Order: sequence, then structure tokens, then C-alpha cells
Amino acid sequence: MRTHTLSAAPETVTHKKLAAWVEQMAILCQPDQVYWCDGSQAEYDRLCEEMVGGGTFIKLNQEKRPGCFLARSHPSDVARVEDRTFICSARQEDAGPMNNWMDPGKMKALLEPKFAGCMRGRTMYVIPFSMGPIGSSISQIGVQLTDSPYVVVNMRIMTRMGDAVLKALGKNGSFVECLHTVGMPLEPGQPDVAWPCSPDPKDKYIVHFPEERAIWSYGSGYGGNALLGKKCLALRIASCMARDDGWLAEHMLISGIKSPEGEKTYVAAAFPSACGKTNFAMLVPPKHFLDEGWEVTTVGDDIAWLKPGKDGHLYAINPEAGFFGVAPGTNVKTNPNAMASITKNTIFTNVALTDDGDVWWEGKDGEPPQHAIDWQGHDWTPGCGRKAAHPNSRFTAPLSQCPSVDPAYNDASGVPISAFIFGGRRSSTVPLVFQAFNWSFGVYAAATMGSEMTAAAFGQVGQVRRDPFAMLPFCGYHMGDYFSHWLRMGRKLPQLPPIFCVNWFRRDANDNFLWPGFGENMRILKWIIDRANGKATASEGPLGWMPSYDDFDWRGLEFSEDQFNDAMHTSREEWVAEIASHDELFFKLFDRLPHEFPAIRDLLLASLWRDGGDP
Ligand code: O2Y
Ligand code: MN
Repeated sequence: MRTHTLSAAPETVTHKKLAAWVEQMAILCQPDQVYWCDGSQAEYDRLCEEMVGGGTFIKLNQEKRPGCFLARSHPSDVARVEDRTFICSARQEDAGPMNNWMDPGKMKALLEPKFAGCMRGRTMYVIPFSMGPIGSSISQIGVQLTDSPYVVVNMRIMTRMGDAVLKALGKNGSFVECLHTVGMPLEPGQPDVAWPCSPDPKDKYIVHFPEERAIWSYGSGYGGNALLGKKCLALRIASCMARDDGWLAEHMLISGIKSPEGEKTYVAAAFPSACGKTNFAMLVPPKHFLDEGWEVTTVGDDIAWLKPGKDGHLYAINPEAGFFGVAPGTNVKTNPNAMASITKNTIFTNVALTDDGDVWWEGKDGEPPQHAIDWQGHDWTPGCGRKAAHPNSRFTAPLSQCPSVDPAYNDASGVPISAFIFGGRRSSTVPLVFQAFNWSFGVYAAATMGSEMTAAAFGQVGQVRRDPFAMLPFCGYHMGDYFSHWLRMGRKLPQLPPIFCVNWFRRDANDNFLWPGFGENMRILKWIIDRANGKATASEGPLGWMPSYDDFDWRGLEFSEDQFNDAMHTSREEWVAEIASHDELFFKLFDRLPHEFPAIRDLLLASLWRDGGDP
């Protein structure tokens, strides 16, 4: 066996359990060296330069994109791998039917030989990181061990990491163990590749041990598979913590809305992928709202942790410190704040490289370049029949660079949430907006939300994929228990935020969108916060409280009452079919489905025939 030098933990590491775990994992993974990350700018710069030298990073034109780099992944390693993601709870029934499960002992027996020697020829980086502001009672600390410098620099943007976290951890603070390898050890003299990973799609494992609060990830260097603070810790493991300790770990953006009078209202909103979640998190209101002094600010674009405060309200933090946003389709019209956020200090992955050293992707502003290098490093010209950027190409950018960043994004106490919003992509059936009758009806609506599949998603295009609370790939336990947890929170919380449902994607008979979306969503958002603040009227409809045309501010937009009624229409025929299809989900979760759900389903069904109900 090759010898390996293990540098001792630095003096700042007074946490014996942490030092012992790192040593034990180093003995298992056999890296050439162990490096404890301090989180400094100098360290970040050094690693980026080393990756430029090694071919993992391309330095972009520093005049156009100061501090920016481009990475190209291996073509087999371009997205989260749901079929290789496992929840290894002690009992299979606790993982539930929506998760892949394996007995934790068996999984470790399978993985230990794979991890043995997996970091040979490489450095093991130790990344202490905080999900949420360091020291906040809502935050959690993790420590990721990885052999990927790409992961280290991305984690520095996406989390708070380094010495300050070690200090907060002290001698015996608790932390989530996160072990990660790209799964490609180097034999002596073997040259490295730009993007090491395990190229066999079946040889990737994203594994969660919820009882131990531990994560083991093998074989991928990409996004959610490798940046373990994000989906693995902040959603799958945190959802189990939240269930056990009475809080919520959600796949939600957090936005602040300030009225011209200075009243600030925060909302948390969940959308499945491909529903414009990042755009909504950074929404720019129409001109006359801005002129009057309305402001929309961003606390987070992907994940929210919410805990009850002493006053009975829910307080939310964004556990992340950066954006890992999809590049294609992002432009000055769809999301000017995202475009401004990525002008500097940004890592681009799998976008195209232009001849002047800038980046490009499908749907970026302006004409496509006449020539570029595509995400696989090949020459690209418009009309060559291939995409220049991978559809899941990404930018990693600090939240602090976003022009709409909320002044409270770093507040340890979090922001008070006044409304929850749930939305899917539905071309019919679901109205533009409604407010659930109460918490339980809202939980039912969120549990049954779904999205029509786009070409990028799995399954048949157009088919509705139920994605409860947009948590389908991210709930670390049985989805039926998750619904019960939400209902239980409703019984415990003295101050319940109202729950709203939206659908920006409804289409007319000619397949045109009924609603313009983007910044115009401000009009809907304003009605939502007015409702939450007791300032807007609504009437009782079959699904919940519905606004009428006159409840909105239509200045600056030509949108007739007929168009509004089309976008709000609740068809009895469509809803009978919709409610019947909820049963498909309920039957899968039957043994742990909350008893309230069949009752609510029947009430909704009956209300389709109530007086004045629209057939
Ligand atoms: O493919 C990946 O690894 C990224 S997935 C992702 C990234 C940022 C925000 N949300 C998601 C998601 O899948 O929900
Ligand atoms: Mn997400």
C-alpha cells in the first residue's frame, strides 16, 4: 500500500470528535495529504489558480468577467442523479415509497470498499461549513471531506465556511458528517483529467443516513451530488431534523416586499424545477410599482429553514450564501438581478465559451455568437444542430452580489414569514391564484401540487408529475409523515401564515400563455401580501378564497376582465378529474396518509357543486 502523509489537525481544531473522524476517514480514503480549509480569499484564489493550471478551470476574460472561471464537467456528470440517491434509514418504511432505500449496514458494507483508497494521489480537503448565518440558532454546521478542489471553491460561495465555523463549533458542537469523493483515485504517475468522476452512471451513490445525520457521496463532482450542504444536508437531512425538532426545512425561496409606506412583508414560496423559481426570487416589479416606491428583495432562491419564534410567528433563514442557478434562459428580461449577480466572482459550469473569453448560453441576451466553444469543448456555430451550453449548465455566485439582496439576508434571527406560496406548471385546471381556506386545506393543496413535464424532465411531456411541496426528490423521510408534520405544525403554531397557490403557466385554446408572468407576477404578489396583512378582499370559491378582477392593480398592463376570468376559471369537469388523480398519490402513501386528506378531498369535491359553482 502506498504511504500517505496525514497532516495533523491545525491548532484551531479543539474538537476531538471532529479530529478523530477526519483521521479515520483519511485512513479509509488514503489521500496523499489532508488539507484543512480556512475559508480565506487567498485560499480560494490559490485553488482557482491551481485548477487553471490543471485544466479544470478556464479563466474568463478578466476585463469582462473579473474573478470568473469556467469549468466543463465530464459528459456523464451533468446533473443530480435521483436514481442513485438513497435514504438509508434504519427501517425501510421510514424512507417511504418515494425514496430509494437500502439497509444502512448493507449500504456501508457496499460503500466502504469503494471509499477505501478512493483519494489516492489526491488531497483530502476538510471543509467546515455553516448552513445559515454562523451562530444563528436556526443554522446547522456540517463538515465535508472531499477530494475535489472544484467543490471547495463552490462551497465557499454557497456556504459560510472555514475557520470561523471551526470556532463556532468549539470543542464539542454537533456537526453533520459529509464524506465526498469523485471516485477516481490516481495511481503513481497517472495524469489527472479536467473533471474526474466515476463515468459509469450506476457507479454513483448519493447516500443519506438520517438517524446518524451523515452523508456519503461517491462518484460525481456535480452540483447537488457533490456540494453536500445544499440538497443533501439542507433538505434531505434537515427535513429529518425538522420533523424531530418541530421546525420546517423546505425547498422554498424567501422574498421581502416593501410597500411605499415602509411596511415589510416576507413570503416563502415553493416551485418544482422549471417554474422560474429563481426569477420569482429576484422579481423586478413593473415600472409604476417601482416609481411608487415598492421594493422586492431576495433572501434566498432555493431553500428555507423556518422555526417558530417566541412570538408564535415562523422565522426563516436561507441556509445558503450563494446561487447555483440554471444559466440557459437567464437574460436581462427574464432576470436582470441574476445577470447583475454574475458579472464578477462567479464560477460557470458547462456554459459555452465565446472567442473573446466570455460566456454564452441559449436564451442569453443578444444574437448568438458566430462561433463559440461548446460545453464539451468542441467548436460550435449557430445552426450546427447542438446546444452550446448544457441545459443544466450553472452559475455559482455570491448572494451578496445580487442587487436585490435583502438587508436581513444575514440576520441570525431570520425574517418573519407572512405567507406561503405554492406553484406548479399547469397548462390548464389550476387558477392563476387562490388562497386556501385554512392551513389544512393549504397543506392538502401543497401536497397535491404538480407540474406538467417539460422535455428536460422525466416521463411523458405534458403529463402531470405530482411533486408534493416541490419536495419529491428532497424529503429525507416518508412523504405521508411529512404531510402529518406540516399539519402538526399548524396545530402548534399560534400565528399561521396563510397559504396561497399560483399557476403562471395556464394556456388558452391556441396554446398561448394566459398570463404574462415575470415582473407582472408582482400584481399577484401584491394581492397575496395584502390578503396576508388583512387589506384585500376575496370571495369564497370552490378551491379557496378567490380574488376578483377589481382586487388587482392593472395600471401599465392591458389585461381585460375576460382574460382574467379565463386565467382564474375553475372547471368542474377538470377538477373532478384532478381530484380523482390525487388518489394515485394517496394510494402510494396510504399507510401513512393523514386522515384529514380524504376528508378534505371530499369537501373539495362537494364544493364543486355548491351554489354558484361554475360548471
Ligand atoms: O443538477 C444539479 O445538481 C442542480 S439541482 C438544483 C440546483 C439549484 C437549485 N435547485 C436545484 C433543484 O434541482 O431543485
Ligand atoms: Mn431547487
